[in-house]
Formats: sequence, C-alpha cells, structure tokens
Amino acid sequence: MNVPASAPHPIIPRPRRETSNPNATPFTLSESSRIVAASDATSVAEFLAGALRPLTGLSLPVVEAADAAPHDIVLALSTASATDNPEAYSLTADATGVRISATASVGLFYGAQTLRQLFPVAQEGSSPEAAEWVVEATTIEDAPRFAYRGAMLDVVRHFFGVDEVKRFIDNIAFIKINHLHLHLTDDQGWRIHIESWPKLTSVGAANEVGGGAGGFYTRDDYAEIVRHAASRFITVVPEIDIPGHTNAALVSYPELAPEGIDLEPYTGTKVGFSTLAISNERVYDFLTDVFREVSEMTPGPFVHIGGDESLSTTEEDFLRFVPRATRIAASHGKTVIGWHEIGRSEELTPGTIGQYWDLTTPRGAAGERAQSFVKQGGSLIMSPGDTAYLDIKYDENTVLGLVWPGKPTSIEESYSWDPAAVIPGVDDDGILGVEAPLWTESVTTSAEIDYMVFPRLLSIAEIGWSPRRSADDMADSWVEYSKRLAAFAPRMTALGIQFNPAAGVAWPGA
Ligand code: TNX
Repeated sequence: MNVPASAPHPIIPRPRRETSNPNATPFTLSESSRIVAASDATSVAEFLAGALRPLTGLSLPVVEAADAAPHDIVLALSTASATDNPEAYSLTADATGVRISATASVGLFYGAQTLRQLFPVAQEGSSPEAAEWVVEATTIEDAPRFAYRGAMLDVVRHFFGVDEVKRFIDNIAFIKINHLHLHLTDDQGWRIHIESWPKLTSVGAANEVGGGAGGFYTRDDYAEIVRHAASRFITVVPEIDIPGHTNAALVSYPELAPEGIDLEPYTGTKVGFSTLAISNERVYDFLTDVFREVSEMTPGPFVHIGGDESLSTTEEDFLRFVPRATRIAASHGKTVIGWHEIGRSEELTPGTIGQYWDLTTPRGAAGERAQSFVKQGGSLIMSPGDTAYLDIKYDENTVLGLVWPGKPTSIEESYSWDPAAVIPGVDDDGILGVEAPLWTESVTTSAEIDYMVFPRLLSIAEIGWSPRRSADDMADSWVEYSKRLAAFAPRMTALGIQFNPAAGVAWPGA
C-alpha cells in the first residue's frame, strides 16, 4: 500500500512528503529565537508569532535579518516559476533552524500552520515554562491535491454574528481550508444588507428556525468577515439562493412572488415551497441589483446562485431562469457556482461550477447533472450528502443534526471516500475541489458548530489536500488516519474547539 504505516508527525492534512531524521539534532525554540522574514513576508511572520507567543511564553520578535541563527524560524519567499503552485511550501527543521520557503505568502502561511503542528502537543495549553519547544529534525515538501477546499456555514436557519464567523475562520484555516461559503439567503431569512433593496434586511432578516430574532450583516460587518478571512488566506463565497429558498425575499418584496401566494415569515425547516416569479421582469431588476452589490462587496472570484430544491418552479420556468440568472451573476466578472440542479440547463454561462450534493453512490440523474458542468467548460465541487455534510448525525445517539441520507455519517465514513470515484467519467481534471456544508436547522451556538464540524471537517480537509488514495488503500489509510486524529485531539482542545469525540477513534484518555 502507498499509505505510510505511521506518519512521522501527526499532521492533518497529511503533507505530500515528510522525511524525518530522528537521529539528527532537533530544532529548539528558545529565548533567543526570532522569526526572520523579509518585508513581503512579515504578515505571515506576525501571524505565526501571534500563534506561538501565548503557547510558549517566548518573545519571538519578527525581524528582517540577513543572518539567521540556529534557533530562528526563517520565512523565505522565492521567485515563482510559471508552473509553481502558490499554495506549495517546503519546510526543514533541524539544529540549524527552521526554514519555510514558498513562492507566495499563502504557501508560507501553510508552512506556518504545519509548523504549529510540529511542536509537541502534550504541552499545549499547559504552563509555558514547563514546556520544551523541540521539533524533531524533518523535511516536508507539500502542496494540495485540489485548489478549492471549502467549508459552508448556513447563517440563515440560525444566524451567527461576525465574531462567531471569525472564530470559525480561524479554526478552519488551521487545517488549510481556503474557501468559506456563506449561505446568506433562504426561506427563513435574508442575512446581507443590499442598499438598493433595503427591506430585504429591514423586513426579511427578522426570523430564524424556531422563532429566534435572526439578524443580518451590514456592509461593514461583511467587509470585516471578508478581511478576516483574507488574513487567513480564505476566500469568501457568498450564496444568494434562487429561484427557490426565497420566502424571506418574497415577504420583503411581495412584487417578486407569483400572484395569489400567501406570504408569511417562515421559521420551520421544510424546503421547496417558495419561488421567484420567473416571468416577472422586476425579478431580473432585483437580481441585477443584488448581484452587482454582492459582487462589489466580494473581492473573491466566485458568487453562488444556489438553485437547489426549486420544487415550486416548473421545469420550463427553471430552464428559462437558470441561463439568465447565471449571466446576470457572472456579469461583474465573477465565476458562478450553483448546486448541481442547475446542471439541468444546457445553456449555462461557460465555466459555471456545479456543487454536487447527492450521495457518494449517484442515483443517476444527479450524476448526469454533475457531468453537465464539465461538458459546458466548468468543473465540480464535491459535497456528497452522505460523507461531506457536517449537519448529518454522527450516529443514532447524536442529538443534533439530520439523517436525510438515510443513515448517519461516522467519522470513518466522512474520511473513506474519494472525490474522483463518485461521478462516472469525472476525475481530478473535472474537479475543482471539495466542500463540507454545515446546514444549521438544528445548530444554534458556536459550541454546537464545533461539535458537528469537528472532527469531520478534518476528513474533508485531508481529502482536499493530501494525495489520492486508491480504493484498495482506503481501509489501511483510515487506520493510519484515525491514529493521527487521536493525536490531534489535544490540539483541538488547546484551541478551544469543542469537538465531538465520536465512536470509532481511540481518543486519548478515553
Ligand atoms: C438540503 S443540500 C438542502 C438544504 C438543507 C439540507 C439539510 C442543499 C443544496 N439543500 O436546504 O438545509 O438539505 O441537510
């Protein structure tokens, strides 16, 4: 098998290559250690210092210096060649120091995140003076398998404020997730302020599942989320879900609804009952304004138009709507993403990306929808509902969560699948990456987010980053991974992540 029996360091996601040298003198972080970085790398150096100072009690000054000393950590940007992946990095640690090099800041950032995981875990969270900050001599060469590694947070079914989202960003950045998809609009609420249609938030944001007060992001709030995400090399992907999942928009502006529909705020969990009025030209004015404002507020390359479960839109209307909606959403230079249902259209704006959310064993139609994106010059984000969904129960005893795929999703099931083995004929070339969505019908607090997301998001992070495993290697790779995950647990605890120590892993101290 290709999977090493036991990786030298329990790093998640597993690096492409690590060669440790237990006989060589290790690296030691000490009172004299500095983080040495040229001016183009100081922001990553400050990030790393900020992570290590509270843990170690060391001062770790960030300096620009030509002569690095043996206890220093050096961050070095090298010149890019055309083929270099900006996310790739190399890291060496030994008695001469730690050196992280990459062709772009993002690569240095991932090297820094890996270095955090090389320090001993046992001491994390304990008193700094007691610890010896030693890293066994090692060399790591690392680069991701997929360019897109995402997590989705549904801030509609239950609203989460800016600080909760920033905390989520910090936690997912630790495992090299690089996209945060925010599900911003749905039947229960509209969560982002749109200046040209202000009632979306003055009327449409006031509810959530279960009758709570809801909420929304002002333009400044959203800018703060985008800025914080960017500081962790995470791109925000805003989703405006249309033409279904629109009850909150329709309650705010009844002119957008089909005639003769009863419009009431909604706080339940049913799906598929709402639709925009597809033949009404006002709807396209609305979409033009909304996607213009959302595109202005979003520096990243993507906007997501939803398109799932539009069960109250006729097929004819859906097929008229989707090409026009993708054109409008793309018109500000963005690449459009939609759930796989929009692949029913053969007139997508070229390059539109499909997000596949059916099961790992496709039931036919959904697989064809998914192939349709690749045929139209796009690619796929893989989010199978029975492996990548973070809102599905872990087992029958999980209080939170849903079981619509027909069964729960254990940690092992979240780990033991391959994105290139789901849709016939679609392999790595047609796959942009993976994403794990957290729908929040049953999730109301940051502690509950942690419980559903961790540790299963670690599985998705590793599937998105680490080299492909063959079907024959799956069982062995799970055995190896589950040991690494157990070793990673105290790290989550030290970061304040209230993960679920679910069955199937020999958790330390259990
Ligand atoms: C289906 S998955 C939905 C959401 C629900 C979710 C619950 C998808 C694109 N749509 O509206 O929240 O199931 O797991």
